Amino acid sequence: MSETGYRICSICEAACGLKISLDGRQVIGIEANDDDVFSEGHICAKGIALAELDADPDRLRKPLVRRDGRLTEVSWDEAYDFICERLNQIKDAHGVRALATYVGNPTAHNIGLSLGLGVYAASSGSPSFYTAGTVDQVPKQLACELMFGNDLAIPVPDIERADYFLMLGANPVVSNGSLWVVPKVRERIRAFRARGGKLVTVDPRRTETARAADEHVFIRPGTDAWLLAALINQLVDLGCKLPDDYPVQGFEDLRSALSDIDLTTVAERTGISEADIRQIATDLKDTAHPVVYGRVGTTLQAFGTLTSFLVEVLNLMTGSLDSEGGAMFPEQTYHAPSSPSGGLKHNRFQTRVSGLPEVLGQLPVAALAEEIETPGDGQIRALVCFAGNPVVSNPESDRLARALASLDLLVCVDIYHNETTRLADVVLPGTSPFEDSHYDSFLGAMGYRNAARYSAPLFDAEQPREWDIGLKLGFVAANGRVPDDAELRTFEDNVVARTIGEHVEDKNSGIYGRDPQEIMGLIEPEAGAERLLDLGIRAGRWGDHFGAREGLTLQQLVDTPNGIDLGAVRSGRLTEVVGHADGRLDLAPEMVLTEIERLRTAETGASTQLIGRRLTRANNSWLRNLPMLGKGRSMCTLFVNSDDARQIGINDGEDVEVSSNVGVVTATAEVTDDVVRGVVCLPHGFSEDEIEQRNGLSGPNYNRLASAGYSDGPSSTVALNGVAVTIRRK
Ligand SMILES: Nc1nc2c(c(=O)[nH]1)N[C@H]1C(S)=C(S)[C@@H](COP(=O)(O)OP(=O)(O)OC[C@H]3O[C@@H](n4cnc5c(=O)[nH]c(N)nc54)[C@H](O)[C@@H]3O)O[C@H]1N2
Ligand SMILES: Nc1nc2c(c(=O)[nH]1)N[C@H]1C(S)=C(S)[C@@H](COP(=O)(O)OP(=O)(O)OC[C@H]3O[C@@H](n4cnc5c(=O)[nH]c(N)nc54)[C@H](O)[C@@H]3O)O[C@H]1N2
Ligand code: SF4
Ligand SMILES: [Mo]
Repeated sequence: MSETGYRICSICEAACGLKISLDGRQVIGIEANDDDVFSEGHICAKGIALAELDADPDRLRKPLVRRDGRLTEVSWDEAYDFICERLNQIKDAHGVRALATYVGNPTAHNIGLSLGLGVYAASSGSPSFYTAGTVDQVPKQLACELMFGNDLAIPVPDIERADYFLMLGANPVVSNGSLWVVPKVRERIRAFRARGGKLVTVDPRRTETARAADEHVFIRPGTDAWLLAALINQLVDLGCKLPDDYPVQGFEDLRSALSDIDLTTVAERTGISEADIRQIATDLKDTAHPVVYGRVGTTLQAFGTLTSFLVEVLNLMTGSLDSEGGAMFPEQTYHAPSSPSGGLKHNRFQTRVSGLPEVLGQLPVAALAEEIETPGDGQIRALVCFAGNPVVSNPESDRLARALASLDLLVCVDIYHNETTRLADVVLPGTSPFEDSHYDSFLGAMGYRNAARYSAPLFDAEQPREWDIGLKLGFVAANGRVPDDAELRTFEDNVVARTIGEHVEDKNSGIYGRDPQEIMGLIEPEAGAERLLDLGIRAGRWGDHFGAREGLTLQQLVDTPNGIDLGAVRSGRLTEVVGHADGRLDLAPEMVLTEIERLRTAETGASTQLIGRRLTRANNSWLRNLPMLGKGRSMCTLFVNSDDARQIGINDGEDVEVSSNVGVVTATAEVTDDVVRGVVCLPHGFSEDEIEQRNGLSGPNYNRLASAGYSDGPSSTVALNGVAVTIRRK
């Protein structure tokens, strides 16, 4: 007899509701859950392939410790003893700064792991905290921090009600949306256009999304800020004024900083004709509900923060920010307490070697290799990597791999072997996603609609849940010894009590000022990350505030596996989300004005620039082992523009050498007119290394070519797009 289980897919940000047929511990099949209130029956091949992932014999199930040079299966106790001993030695010899954490992308799709690693990182007491965010979205969050005083107030396009959509550096038809949780995006684009909406994509490549759009505009990598500056100037010339009802300051300063950027220069820099730029400006002015949105192509580039900032300036100028059909602020169901604002979350501390500024509580991964390599006080000697693969996802792979291999302790918490676990001293296996719960705490604030959905575990875990891994590592870091079960539960109680304490002191929490003891007694789950989840949901915007009113509880969501719809995104939220002390939006922060100066003096792009591409059947560096996703031709090819190919003498299917100032790879050329002249395009997430995945696809590692020093100014986020390269026949 088969049973049915329901889950949110844990792979990408679309967060599709899955309907899963089970026979005991076996997953028989996965299909879209048509009744899911949020994803309404969307699924892709990767979601279906989770059945193979769950059953994959190569998925890690036992802890591993390096013995005589080889990773060897050990018991959990042995693994923790090993970690504890090494951590203590390192801490004694070098201090807490030597203990670093790296947080990978899948933690955003795994609530237990993300909360658990938070406990570890806080317990370690070290500022050496790194995440994949500085090879991803941090410039956009920093732009929001600068403009709104709130790095989590991220405007999301209201495609359901917009009538003009300017999309820069995003390919949601393949990525399924990012910082914009929007399952069924292809259908939504179709419906938007059927309603008369116009979609214009701006990208150095004619992408799958460009093909679904009304118009595509080719742009040279890294030049979006020029285009946006020109559009702002055009709108001013067209008589567009900043709408009166926004509480802003600094618009005149910003405007004058941009005012001498002329259309002819912008056309030369970007490769976009003056007529096309004028047309975009006119469309932005003349449509009732225009929206501008930028993603990875606007953040993983040399002017990520400035570009992201100017995107929202355009939304402001057209009156679209925070209004229906524009760029809106969805509402999070889960409340995470925050301490009273201590000002801008930037440059409160710096990296040791190059003095790079802290950004949003983390240090930029651009500094990771040198912080490990460079001797002296505070040199990193241990790294715990949670669900990440920095060797493939971060710049200068070869150098970073050497640095990681030189550590006194590298611990990876992962569900597969990857290029980073190869170098580890200890590998702790996470569970199958179906063996743990999930709730979208981070992405919940970025939905195309407001909703709440909880995924309960489908199976008992064969090994500890990842919340427990984080918790136990946290105890070890805090106390210098491995806890027994009773001590671990007390430690967990203390974590929950501390979080309640933060809530009752946080004016934005629904339980501000309440009695912490009372709340502790009212939390329903008895153990695990679910306790914090119940707390966050019930203290949140739609929560029952622990009996103070009617509202959401975790139990309600457990009882409603199709989710609870909370309605369309509301307009008029600006005063709620703005965190600046004076309540106003800052349109001329010093950092932005400095970046405008840097833009002016930036060199024009190199003759050949490398950009990335995401593949429908992969997710960053993982899922490579699943047969369902590996079928078909090699996907990791280098797109070369056909005129360029003719000039260099490269034929389709031929191997070429791609080199940069830091590395060289060999890739198979795919000659195409889909990339603009002077641009070559290669997927990331592959490598030439042998990893223990029997079907594991290999390919050139893009990030052997990317340089850590080529980055966004304010956030040091690495410009993984627009990398200067040379290509030649092999
Ligand atoms: N050149 C180039 N580089 C890029 C990008 C690019 O566009 N171009 N994109 C960047 C972006 S946007 C990102 S987000 C980063 C991603 O960078 P990372 O997060 O460092 O790398 P991933 O490839 O996502 O690796 C995730 C690892 O987590 C493991 N994993 C998956 N699920 C779980 C789980 O539930 N528990 C545990 N413990 N482990 C799990 C997988 O097996 C995999 O090994 O890469 C960045 N790198
Ligand atoms: N199938 C699949 N889905 C995924 C992932 C995956 O690996 N595979 N990864 C997930 C992750 S971690 C993320 S962060 C999201 C990312 O989601 P998206 O940002 O939507 O996806 P990308 O394909 O990286 O789109 C970036 C686009 O920017 C373009 N680009 C590069 N440089 C520039 C530039 O200088 N200017 C402009 N205007 N464009 C530029 C690229 O050609 C590319 O089309 O996708 C998520 N979803
Ligand atoms: S689109 Fe993303 S969330 Fe939906 S099934 Fe595919 S991988 Fe999973
Ligand atoms: Mo990402």
